[in-house]
Amino acid sequence: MTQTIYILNGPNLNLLGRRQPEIYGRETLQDVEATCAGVASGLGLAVRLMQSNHEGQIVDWIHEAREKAAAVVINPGALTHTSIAILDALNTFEGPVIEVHISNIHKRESFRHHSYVSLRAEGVIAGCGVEGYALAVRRIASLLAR
Ligand code: CA2
Repeated sequence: MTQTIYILNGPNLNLLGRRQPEIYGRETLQDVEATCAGVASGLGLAVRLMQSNHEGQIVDWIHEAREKAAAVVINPGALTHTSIAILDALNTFEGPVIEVHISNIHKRESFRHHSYVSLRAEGVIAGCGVEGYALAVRRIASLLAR
């Protein structure tokens, strides 16, 4: 059966492509999903992209991933810098996890420099724009093939 990658997105990322294009670019999450689905299908994988503005919903999707996904790509948005609940949930997931940030969080305010999720992630991609999601899918494919 085809392995599925859950691509989880946190608060405000529903506005991608619609606000602050100078930071986050002009592509929407729908565009990201289409690009990642194409990349994944070329690698024999499938993706499911989800976005929520609610921390508990993201925790629930990570729990669901334990049963239904081989890997997780996650951009937790601002919850990156605050959420021990998301870190704890990811610590219950056994497959590879890649953290993605569209902007270079290290070039921004100091409160964005720390990530709880990085304590769990196999890799972190930041500052590559929305291309970071497709890069993460490629990296997941390499990790799953090991
Ligand atoms: O660079 C990233 O991907 C971030 O995870 C984005 C978060 C920010 O809090 C993190 O520090 C870094 C913010 C997401 C806001 O998304 C928007 C997208 C388009 C327009 C407005 C907000």
